[in-house]
Amino acid sequence: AKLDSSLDFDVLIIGGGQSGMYSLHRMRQLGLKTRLIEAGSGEGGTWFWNRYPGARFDSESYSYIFSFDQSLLDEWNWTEHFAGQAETLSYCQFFAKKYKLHEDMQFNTRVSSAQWREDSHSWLVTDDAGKTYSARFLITAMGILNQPTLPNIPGVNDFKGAGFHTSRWPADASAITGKRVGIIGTGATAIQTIQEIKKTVGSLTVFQRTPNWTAPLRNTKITPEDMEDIRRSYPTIFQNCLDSYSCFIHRADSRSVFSVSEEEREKHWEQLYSQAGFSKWLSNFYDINTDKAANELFSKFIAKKIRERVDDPAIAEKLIPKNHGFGTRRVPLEGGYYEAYNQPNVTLVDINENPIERIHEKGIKTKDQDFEFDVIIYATGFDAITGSFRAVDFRGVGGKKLIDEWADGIQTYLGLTVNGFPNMFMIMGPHQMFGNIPRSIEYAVGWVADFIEYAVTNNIEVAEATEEGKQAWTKHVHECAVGLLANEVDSWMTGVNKNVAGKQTRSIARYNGPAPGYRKRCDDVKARGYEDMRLVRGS
Ligand code: NA7
Repeated sequence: AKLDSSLDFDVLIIGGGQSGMYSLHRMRQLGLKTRLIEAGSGEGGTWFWNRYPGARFDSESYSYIFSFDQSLLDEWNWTEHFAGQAETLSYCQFFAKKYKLHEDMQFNTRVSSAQWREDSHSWLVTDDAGKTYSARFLITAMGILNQPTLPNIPGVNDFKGAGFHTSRWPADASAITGKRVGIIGTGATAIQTIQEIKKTVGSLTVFQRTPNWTAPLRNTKITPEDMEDIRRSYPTIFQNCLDSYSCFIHRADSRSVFSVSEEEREKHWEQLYSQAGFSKWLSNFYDINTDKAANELFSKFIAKKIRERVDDPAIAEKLIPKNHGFGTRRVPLEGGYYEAYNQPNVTLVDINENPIERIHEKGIKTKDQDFEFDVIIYATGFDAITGSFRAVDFRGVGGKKLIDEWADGIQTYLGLTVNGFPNMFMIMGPHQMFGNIPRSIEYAVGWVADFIEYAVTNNIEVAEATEEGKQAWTKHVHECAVGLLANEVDSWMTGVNKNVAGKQTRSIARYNGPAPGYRKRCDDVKARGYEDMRLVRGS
């Protein structure tokens, strides 16, 4: 790819996943000189990095694709209702190729700092090789789960076998075949990994701290005929996503658990359990997310399913969460996860009963046992949401460090920008609507692109949130969070990661209100000519 040598850009984008690629496409449509910088050797973001066996969508493939261009919808075919990582990465590559994005994408480059320069009203961006770039606008498109965290267990670097985080899976696919494998973690990633690698490992030992409520994914193939039906349904699919609370295709149920008889309730739950995808979570009685008693009833229903599927009752009990209810953490979807524990070569270690003391050269020593492994897999999650902003040294007006600004609580304006950090826009930043992420990305990029077009057209040199705007938005985000059971539980969604300093207690890291409401607020700001922001015109 031919790149301009001056390194002076209208727009600089950090990150080459969905957010970054669509941002680049929109900036180029505006005729702006844009550079996208990506740490990986290729595009795809989440789907570039997360290559662990079993990695796949939990939301329907056809709710993932961008909706802005009919020809994209006409040309791209999905082969599974819940596409695997390889297919999704191919989609990302297809997208980059179709819109000729490589011309302005720079791979194998990690941004280390970004500093606002008041004198020139521009951002000075530095990469890990010390090269500097200048840009009028900065778009962060770094993803919400891109900083893997290893467990804070003594000796984590001492293991002499193959030890790796799930998002850094080795290219050699035979790495685990026939091997003695230990895996730490039982989140969404671990569950996808375990149910896949159970087929090829020699033995598998799962170290579980907190079991999660999961439900069947029920993935199936999409035939070419199905794909034609899906293509015809795209307008309805996207409309359903737009109308829903968190951008998924599943329709919400406005009934209370307690408004129907026990018999009717069970029937409804059996039906949901037999359906594919997140319907058990998102099409359930509304109050399972807000009312403890309602939630307990559904949790009991799922516990019964777990007991039916796991042969050893003692293991089944260990796999049933005791301290949080169904759907109060991100619900992993599975296909054969519980059955893994019926295999003689799979062992579950409850590390609350039998804590890990240390990792050593040969494996893992717990209080009661010493395990030897060839491979240790860390499915231990990420420094989510704010981690991306910790990894890059963002400095705003007066050299203020962004991550420090958030030390006592995240504050943003619309989840899209922060005062004191002019001309910087965050795609999937904290306080933004996440839900079915691609749908949220498409909206956020659209809003930012419309703003940048407005700024360029109206000779606006500096644009930033106001202090009042930031405070009002942050207050609103906190108000939306009240009453949701999910906010009373530790998880990456509530900003907790026990392996990261400063993330020991809960925070409000995401927008918890309905997506249509989120978009309405952002649309209103645009309709008012962005007068809620501080805009400085050039001379
Ligand atoms: P998660 O959901 O954050 O899960 C991480 C798992 O690792 C979870 O079970 C943790 O237990 C466990 N963990 C983390 N640190 C430790 C230590 N020190 N000791 C033992 N166990 C530990 O990450 P995922 O990658 O599974 O999923 C992230 C998102 O990616 C997911 O929601 C999807 O949207 C895609 P804990 O629960 O903290 O007790």
